[in-house]
Amino acid sequence: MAVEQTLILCKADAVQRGLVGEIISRFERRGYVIAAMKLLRVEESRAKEHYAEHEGKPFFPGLIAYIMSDPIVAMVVSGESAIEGCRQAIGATDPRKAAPGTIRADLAQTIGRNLVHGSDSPASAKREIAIWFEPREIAVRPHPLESSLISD
Ligand code: DAT
Ligand code: MG
Repeated sequence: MAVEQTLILCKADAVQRGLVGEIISRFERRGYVIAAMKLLRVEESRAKEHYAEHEGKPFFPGLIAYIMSDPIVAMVVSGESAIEGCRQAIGATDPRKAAPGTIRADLAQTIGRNLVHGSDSPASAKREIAIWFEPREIAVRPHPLESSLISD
């Protein structure tokens, strides 16, 4: 186990539907810490860089339009095995296949409006955090699980 940082996006539908607080709350209640956060409008170049692995796929144009359609909230979330843990909290890409209790199963209906992005590997997290944040924007914060009050 190691403390990791992962890139989380509350995508345009999360902002439009007023679900940003609910989504952040789920990560915080799990014990993860927000190390950086900003609301911003996404320009096409950044959207395409972020989703570069999907370029050429049939859903790519719609995916880029969706992320650019309204402001999003970008976050760096940290914690023990945060990359895998946040993916688990987010749930499967298609909300219909996501496990109950996950963000996508509980709050979303379709794959094209699945509310949240989370990095899928340490390499993706490193690449994606660098797209959205400068190092000086990321705060070093104590993690609750490192406190002497909670140990395992
Ligand atoms: P995830 O967001 O779970 O990492 P992904 O990286 O495979 O999923 O795809 C990125 C986003 O692209 C996903 O959140 C929603 C959209 N997407 C993926 N597959 C799709 C499909 N078959 N039809 C429509 N949108 C899709
Ligand atoms: Mg992905």
